Amino acid sequence: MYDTIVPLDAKIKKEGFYYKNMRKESRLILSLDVLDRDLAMRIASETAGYLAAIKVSYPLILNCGLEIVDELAEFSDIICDFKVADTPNTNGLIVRTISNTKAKGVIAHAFPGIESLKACKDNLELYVVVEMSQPGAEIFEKYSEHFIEMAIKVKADGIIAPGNKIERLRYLKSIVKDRLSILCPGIGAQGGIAEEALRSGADYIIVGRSIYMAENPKEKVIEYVRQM
Ligand code: BMP
Repeated sequence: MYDTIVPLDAKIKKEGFYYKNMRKESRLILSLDVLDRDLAMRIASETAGYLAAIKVSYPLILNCGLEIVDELAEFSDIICDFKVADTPNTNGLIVRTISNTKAKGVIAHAFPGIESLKACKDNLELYVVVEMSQPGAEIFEKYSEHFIEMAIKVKADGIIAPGNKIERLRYLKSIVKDRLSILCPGIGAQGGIAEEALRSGADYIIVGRSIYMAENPKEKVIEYVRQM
């Protein structure tokens, strides 16, 4: 049924290598929050050709070790969602450790302050959380404009904003304009709708459970790509 959709990098794979830059053609980032290495590798290998990137976080890394970043990087660009949020010195140590892997990007919080955020600048793409998707995270709304300014000041590559809070997303887009990419979680399991988020300012959507818990994650990914 889905055979007419050709993986975005099929042509490049044929030529014998993976294209490692986040591909603008795909707006889908898989949040691979599984706990098992074999499952992670299987889902990544089946879906990577349709993805802009794979986001990994504590659930996977604490279970499988940081080495899995390099293994997954064979399939896709990898963004390390460690929500780095500490002192400048500790942030620097964390980000330097990540930059020794084949990861492409890192996610950090802005609330520890501009010096902490500056310390996250390395040779990785930097994405800054400005508002969060879960109910109860409204406190971020008081500070998100400030967080955006900080992200711009440190020359971050993008922000993380909620794809399931459409009014907030539109508002944040109106401030960011085209100065930063907007990556949106909150899609699928948290109620957000991919097309709606993309129409409201998202450059990329981040999807976890509704893909990795699907009976057939590859078909689910293709379904998302079709919708977009
Ligand atoms: P899911 O689609 O299963 O809800 O996963 C969303 C992913 O995005 C999770 O890794 C979560 O930690 C992350 N995330 C989020 O859901 N909301 C935010 O505001 C920021 C996030 O990083």
